[in-house]
Amino acid sequence: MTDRSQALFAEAQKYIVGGVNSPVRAFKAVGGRPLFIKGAEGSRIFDVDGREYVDYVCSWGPLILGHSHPSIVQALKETIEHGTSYGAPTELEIDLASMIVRAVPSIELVRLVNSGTEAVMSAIRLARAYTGRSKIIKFEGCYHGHADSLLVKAGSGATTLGIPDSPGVPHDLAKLTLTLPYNDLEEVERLLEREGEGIACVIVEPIAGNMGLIPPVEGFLAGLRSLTAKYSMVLIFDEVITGFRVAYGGAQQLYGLSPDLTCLGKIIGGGLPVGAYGGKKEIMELIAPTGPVYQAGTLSGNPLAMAAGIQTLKILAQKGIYEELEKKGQRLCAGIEKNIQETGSSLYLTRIGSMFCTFFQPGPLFNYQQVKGCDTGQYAQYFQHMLTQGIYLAPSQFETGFLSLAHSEGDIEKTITSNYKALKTLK
Ligand code: HOZ
Repeated sequence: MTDRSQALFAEAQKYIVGGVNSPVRAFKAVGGRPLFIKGAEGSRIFDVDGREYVDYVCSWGPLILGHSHPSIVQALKETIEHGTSYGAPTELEIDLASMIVRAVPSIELVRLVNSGTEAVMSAIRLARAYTGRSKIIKFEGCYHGHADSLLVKAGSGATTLGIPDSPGVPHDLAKLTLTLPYNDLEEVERLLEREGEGIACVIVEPIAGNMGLIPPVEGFLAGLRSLTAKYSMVLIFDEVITGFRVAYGGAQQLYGLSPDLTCLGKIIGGGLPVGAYGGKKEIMELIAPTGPVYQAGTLSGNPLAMAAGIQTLKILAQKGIYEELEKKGQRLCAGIEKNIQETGSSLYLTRIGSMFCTFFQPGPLFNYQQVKGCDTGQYAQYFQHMLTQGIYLAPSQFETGFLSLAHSEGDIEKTITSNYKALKTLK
């Protein structure tokens, strides 16, 4: 449908495996060919064929200010004048780290890395070292990046492509990852009664954003907090998506909880590659060079990512920002809800602030087992209808939509109208 994108995709496949550098981008779950993007501004992305789309992927979450925000562009220009990386400490790292520590009270010390995967992988190693235990608990359908221990019943692209347990992960390692249904505290309790003493940590997305968007049921996260404390285990919140997204202090601020370790990424890099993990001083001090747990990185604390992250957090710290995001989310989802009723569609909608998801299955949905039953064929058709109308959604049912501060009233109205037409056609 878009000639240049199609040609580029064919060309890309000659050199890049599958033509993409991250699997979901290949559009396998929704059909057609991926769009090749030429540029972006505010809420819009532009493809190589001159088409324009309202973007709800927002680079999978980091672009909460929208694309090419003038302050970010300016900060990057000023920083790059002085070099791109030194492999030595900079003042910018202190600035970003101190902003994180001030924003998230459970983080007393932080380590900056290059991606969410790296943050989670390192946090798991740290939790194992701290407790002297090997097993970990994760929840089905949660996705914590692609480190071996976490590619077990994983959401996101792993589920999209039907490979939640990736080949290549040694069985002996995978069996140390115990999986339980999301939102089921009783199951956690039962497992801990049996083998709580051998488990290093529980890792959870406090708002699941990689099996579509599934909010935690009341008491689930608080229950995890008290159970992990009871069994002297480390509680890790993976806030790579939710950090600085659902509130300045992340989901832990929203729900009033204090995990032992937190993983961050996406927004704190303002659209550049970044990750971070942090938490209790007593645990974090085990990391080298203070302690013996090794973790390092050539480009960690990279000045460009720091500059973009600092500028993003400065803007997010301004008064009224999260209220504005909430209003945009409310408006969008109220419009879609109305369309659902008027068209008699069986769509189920979830939303928390500026994160939202449309499931092709009647709700309510609480866990991966249920989400897996979604009509992904219908989602694919819906995706294509929306794309044709200039709305760019995640090319998978098992991802979350993101609004940014740049999405205007007009963008939202256009999306609601397109959604109505798509639902009407799908009926
Ligand atoms: N796994 C990412 C979304 N949850 C997708 C990353 C990408 O394709 O850029």
